[in-house]
Amino acid sequence: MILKDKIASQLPAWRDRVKKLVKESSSVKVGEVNIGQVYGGMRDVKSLVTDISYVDPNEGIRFRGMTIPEVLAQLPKPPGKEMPYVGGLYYLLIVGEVPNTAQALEVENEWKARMQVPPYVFAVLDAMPTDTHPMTMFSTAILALQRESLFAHKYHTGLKKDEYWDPTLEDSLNLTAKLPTIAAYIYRSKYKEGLIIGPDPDLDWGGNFAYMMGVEAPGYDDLARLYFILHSDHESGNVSAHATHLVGSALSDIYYAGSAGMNGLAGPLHGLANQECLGWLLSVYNKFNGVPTKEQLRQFAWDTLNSGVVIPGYGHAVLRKTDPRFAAQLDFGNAHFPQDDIFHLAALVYDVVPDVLKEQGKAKDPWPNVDAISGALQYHYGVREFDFYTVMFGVSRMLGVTANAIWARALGQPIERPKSLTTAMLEDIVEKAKIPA
Ligand code: NMX
Ligand code: MLT
Repeated sequence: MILKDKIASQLPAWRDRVKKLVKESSSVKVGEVNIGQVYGGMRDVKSLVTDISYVDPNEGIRFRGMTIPEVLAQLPKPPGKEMPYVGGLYYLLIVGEVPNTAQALEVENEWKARMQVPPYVFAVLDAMPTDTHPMTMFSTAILALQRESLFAHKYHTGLKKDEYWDPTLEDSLNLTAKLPTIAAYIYRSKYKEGLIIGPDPDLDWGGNFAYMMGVEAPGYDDLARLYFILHSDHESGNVSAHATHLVGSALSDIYYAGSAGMNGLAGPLHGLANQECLGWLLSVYNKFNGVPTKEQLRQFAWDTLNSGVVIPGYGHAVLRKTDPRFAAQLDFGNAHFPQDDIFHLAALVYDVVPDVLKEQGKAKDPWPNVDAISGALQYHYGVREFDFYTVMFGVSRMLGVTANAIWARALGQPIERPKSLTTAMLEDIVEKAKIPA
């Protein structure tokens, strides 16, 4: 298999590189940690490593060194389509090279061969109460699949440490192959009277999701590919990536670890912000019976802040500029449906809210993140059940977290175990710092 061969050929050099760094430079400082960071969610503490993506505060994400416009321009595309194969993106994340069409199709074909979802997963989903949140269903489906884990099976029957990555790659392909079907099943069973649409073996991974959702409008398959590419990875420190890595570091397999990551993604300060954001846009729209004036919108934003809640889709723990993932989605909407009311409103919010947040002076980043507009694009295509939106984020994020898990195993990353202190110990450190030397 091409992914296996590529990793195997890169591994010796990567292992030597990491071994040398750790052996010769373990005591070289990367940074310092202060009390503000200990109490402040470890913001900017440099203590994780990944070569799959990096978020520059002012520039945004680079996947394997490539910006979003570069990724969208250089990855191969299905014939006649605007957006690239998601299989090509997965190849880029895992291998670190831009695939040609044949290589992207190899990943797509691996997925096709592994896409069959065992019936017990659907039975588990069917047994859940109808008002269960789609993210709970999605995470449960991933966890239910854990019995399929090759890594868990091989670990218990004897697996050498330097071979851990191989069944992790197998698990990752087996799991990611099934995610579009699982997500579309959740959507159709919850909101479309259980009228399930099965996969079309002739379609690519992203196109198949669009097909199984039952959205027939032209262009939705391109939006699906764009969405899955943009949300895939955002370096290692975000909640879903870090939760997956943390759980995986105990040698829990990718089903356990990925389900944990999805539970983190389901939080309103993380992935769930996309559903919150569409809810916020609709409350504006309903209040003003349409798209408001800038001044009305400005007042609405202030009312939101004054009521003590955040404006969803704005702000970021790392970024200090407009998220390029927001910009790519804005470009898509402007190219395809600039007159759509909710899209137009999301674009108007971009004109108004950053100044309001700057004026309020609390948020370190007043600019939109990926979630500020993604729901408006789905809404245009008729996917209006917005508590489903985070599931799509999850399908995509599983690509990044599995790619990271494969390399974490390959490079023998150890169990995570940072140190905690008591408040009294921190007070003591402060007192000692006051004593002149
Ligand atoms: N609206 C109102 N207040 C905000 C916002 C916002 N959009 N963003 C930050 N603040 C506040 C924040 O609540 C905090 O207030 P307080 O001191 O009273 O606790 C203050 O500004 C400082 O926060 P920051 O240091 O700027 O942000 P932090 O790094 O802690 O958190 C987010 C980052 C993304 C959690 C935060 O900006 C936020 O809550 N945004 C809205 C929710 C959102 O869009 N989340 C999605 C993030 C992307 N994703 O998909 O995961
Ligand atoms: C993400 O994509 O994970 C979010 O932008 C949150 C983050 O990076 O902290």
